[in-house]
Amino acid sequence: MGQNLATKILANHLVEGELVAGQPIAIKIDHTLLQDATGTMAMLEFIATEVPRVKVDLAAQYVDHNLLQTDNKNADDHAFLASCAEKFGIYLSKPGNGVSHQVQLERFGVPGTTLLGADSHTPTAAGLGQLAIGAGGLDVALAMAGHPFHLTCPRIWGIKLTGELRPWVSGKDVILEMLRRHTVKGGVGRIIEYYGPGVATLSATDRATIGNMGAELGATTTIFPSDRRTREFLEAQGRGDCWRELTADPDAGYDDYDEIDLSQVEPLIACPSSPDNVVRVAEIEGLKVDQVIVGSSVNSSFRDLMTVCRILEGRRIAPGLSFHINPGSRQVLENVVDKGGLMMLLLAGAQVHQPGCLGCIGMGQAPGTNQVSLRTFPRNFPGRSGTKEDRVYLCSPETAAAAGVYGVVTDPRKLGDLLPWPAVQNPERYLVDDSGIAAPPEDGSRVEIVTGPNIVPFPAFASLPDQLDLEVMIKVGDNISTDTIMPAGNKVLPFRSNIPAISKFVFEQADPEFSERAKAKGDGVVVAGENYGQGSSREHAALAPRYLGIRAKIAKGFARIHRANLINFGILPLTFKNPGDYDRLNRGDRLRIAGLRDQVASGAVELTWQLGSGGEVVTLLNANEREREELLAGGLLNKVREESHGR
Ligand code: MIC
Repeated sequence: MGQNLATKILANHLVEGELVAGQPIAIKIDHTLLQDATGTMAMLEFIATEVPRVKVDLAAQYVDHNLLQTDNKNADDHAFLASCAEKFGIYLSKPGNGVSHQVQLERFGVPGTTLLGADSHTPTAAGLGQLAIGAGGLDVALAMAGHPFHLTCPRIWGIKLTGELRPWVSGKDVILEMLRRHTVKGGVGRIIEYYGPGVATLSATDRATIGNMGAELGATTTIFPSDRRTREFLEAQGRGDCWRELTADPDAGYDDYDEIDLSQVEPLIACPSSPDNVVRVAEIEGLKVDQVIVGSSVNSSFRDLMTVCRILEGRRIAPGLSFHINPGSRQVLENVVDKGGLMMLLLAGAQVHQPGCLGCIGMGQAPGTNQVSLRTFPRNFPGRSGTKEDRVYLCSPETAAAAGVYGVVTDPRKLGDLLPWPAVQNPERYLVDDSGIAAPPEDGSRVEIVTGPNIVPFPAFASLPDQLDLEVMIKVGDNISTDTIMPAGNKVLPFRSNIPAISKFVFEQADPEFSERAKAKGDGVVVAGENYGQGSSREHAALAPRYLGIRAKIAKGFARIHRANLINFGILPLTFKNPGDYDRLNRGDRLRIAGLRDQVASGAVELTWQLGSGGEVVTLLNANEREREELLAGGLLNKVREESHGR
């Protein structure tokens, strides 16, 4: 049996372990990506490695999340990042130049290489056949310092695409179909590889949309072949020389299979408040819409925006509805302007914003109370928009534009009554303007790092004690996202480089007293259901609870990146041996264990806790040797320091 594409790329980059699903492996990383919200902490971590210049082929730092400057904080962080980029040999994409994923696709992605990014939507680069994985900032900092990336070898999930999308249906509907079928847990432990005759019908940017939201399935990453469509995109970017053909062998096999006939995919929409709460748009037609936002992290490419422009051309946005455009990059905006699209948007009454993440991460654009907001964003976890009990729906640019025209949720195929399907294609040659990207100097050794008052030193963490006596500080349910654990938004994001300050917001929406209680009591444990920590890569969702004294999390299951982040910061990620024990634990219960260090060091999987109220709870520590060493050291940074001092 031949090899699939994911296995080929993994094999080319394998530095440790064997490519057997479920086994620990390490791969060489070629490119890294940092954005400003995760990047300040990651950069502090890179500095702690004392490596003078990045060791990857290409490192990029984007400023796209914290664009709102209401005081010194975000501006301080940006000055810090700019000076670090210069010093350490990193390309800097300046504020206003665009969202990391779109710019990476346009200017840096190379088929067949590996990319590690401190953002869960890094797999957008799947659109170019790049194996792109989202990770915590510390993992990316270590990759920048030349270390391989450790992960559990995923299963490769082959999705055969046949047929062709019908008019008014696009890439977003394909990934929503995947979420409808497989839920937010469906991709956990898997790389999704699309293959088959339908692939060639999808443009690089449609593929990027599908790759981006593979994160919502919990997948390790997504990959598409590098073919004629990839070459078209790279040539249009003036980067045709880095194209090479990459496909699975014709007789390749996969660990798991599914098939989508693209011609059967219908316009779909994810209802509040989970990306897998998907229904056909037709099922909720007529629902009054108050706000529409197109763009940001996903569906912010030229094709997506120009499609909206064409639909709105010569029309007015429905009364009582605000319609926003967040371009993915300055390049996208310039190309839309060049084709006359901006005028179409302005005359229709749309609000056009600077390129960036903006409302996608709660940096503005929060909807009003009870308002219905349709967004082309990747996630709609509760409260992520900034508004409590928000009503956020996720849909394609076509469905978003239809709501803009009719003022209510409308199957975009109905637009066919008003205009012919615009069938917008990406340009054959994009206008390319790299003035928003600063290349690093050959020698940055004399550059001074600019550290403003918002950059607070990284907290020191003790190693794992031999005994723990923990109080259950909070008990939460299934599919709790990192947005619930460590919220984002314009109030909180500026504290990403200040752990004591950001820790005050941990579980803020679920339990406003959590932070104070946990800090006052110290030594706590969080009890959770399935897929705990899904969503973003933000390591602050581990780092800040650790700062508050959380030493263990006991869940029915963990999302990949969050689990890795917990280990990176010395928090035990434990699962229940008997999932029914979840029901026995309640807030305020005490859990005790002794002889912990020996058990962790000797590879014991079962850790038995004495319940304060009597009885036992058996938990499982499914961790490999390297992970156990990190836990014993109190986190990965401590372990790296121990190793370098031992040398
Ligand atoms: C997100 O979409 O949730 C974010 C904001 O891009 C995060 C990164 C972060 O929290 O800074 C992600 O997806 O990893």
